[in-house]
Amino acid sequence: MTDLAAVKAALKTQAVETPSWAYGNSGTRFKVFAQQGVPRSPKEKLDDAAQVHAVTGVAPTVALHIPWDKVDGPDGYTDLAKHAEERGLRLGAINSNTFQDDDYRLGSICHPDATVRRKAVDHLLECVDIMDATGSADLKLWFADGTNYPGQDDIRARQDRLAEGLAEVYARLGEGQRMLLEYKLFEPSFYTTDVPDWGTAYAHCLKLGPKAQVVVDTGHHAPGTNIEFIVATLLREGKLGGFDFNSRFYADDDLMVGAADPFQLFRIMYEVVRGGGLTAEVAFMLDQCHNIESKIPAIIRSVMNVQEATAKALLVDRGALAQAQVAGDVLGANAVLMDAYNTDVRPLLREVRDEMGLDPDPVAAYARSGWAEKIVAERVGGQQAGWGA
Ligand code: LRH
Ligand code: MN
Ligand code: MN
Repeated sequence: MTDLAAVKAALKTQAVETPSWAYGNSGTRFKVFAQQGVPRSPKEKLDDAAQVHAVTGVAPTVALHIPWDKVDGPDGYTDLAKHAEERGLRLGAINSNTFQDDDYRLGSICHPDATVRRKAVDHLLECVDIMDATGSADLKLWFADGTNYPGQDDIRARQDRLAEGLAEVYARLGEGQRMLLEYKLFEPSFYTTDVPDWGTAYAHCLKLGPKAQVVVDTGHHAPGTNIEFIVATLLREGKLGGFDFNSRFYADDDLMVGAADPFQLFRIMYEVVRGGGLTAEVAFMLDQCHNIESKIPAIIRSVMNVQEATAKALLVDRGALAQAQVAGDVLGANAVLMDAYNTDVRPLLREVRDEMGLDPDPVAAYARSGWAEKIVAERVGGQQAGWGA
């Protein structure tokens, strides 16, 4: 038997972080489709994020990407944090960006030239300064570093450079700050990637210490990878820092989470629940781009998709499952899991929202709010998310 009150309580406290870059224009290598009314500044991205939080009640933090969200002046970031606070938001993970400068052609923190490595590490240190100003707890690191051709660089030496750079940044972290290391199978490099998998990320985090944890971006695996196994393992080791949620059909598609494979998202969320990860320590972040669909409604839908998968995971009858597992009842155990997955949790979530004083239908609430029309009328010349031009 599942305790419905406990399920509801968990759903009310789960927080999904939305990424600033999902509010801006984005595209593929081929084309950026500009949409009307998109934010022209980091503050306007926060204004949009506040709308998502207003209708869902569970999206109180916003991740920044530096320099995409760079603000000027000595008080620029404290001012941005204040802007967030005034809208009922907080600033979340600070995402570093060591992939857009010409200097990074051969890598950043793993680059063969020490001058470039210095520049990359300095950027990461600057990101920690920003965390101090914004009150952000997490530094999220993703490196585009790697090689395209066998022999191009020394694979092992690149790992040494990576370890050295990470150690310097780790030493700079303050009390209550974490370093979240994100891995990615391939792209933009195609022969080697310096942090290609959870094992490499885990090995570095383990050596660095307790403030270093791994981020699982759901779009960064080979087809067929059992992501829930990785989640279970990292949680068991106390090294799951968080998620970058999105969906993929082929590679790093960055589509809405839960759109391509809701069953996989359920399996992942079940391991999170099973492993005690539904707590503040695991950050549930979105990392998506909405190239052809309306951005704010897509982000609202994504938050709801995470909630639905979480609700289903919470509904798994753990007692019945354990009994079936111990008894070797293969079909029975599978049926317990599938029963939860096949439950229509939308009525439950409507109840949860109602109890939170929200409209049970966030998409309709947003449509009614008039925000979409207001930003189209008021904003001219929206900002690009940062890439794909
Ligand atoms: C890399 C990545 C990483 C970046 C973001 C924009 O593919 O997932 O998290 O910071 O995309
Ligand atoms: Mn990511
Ligand atoms: Mn990605």
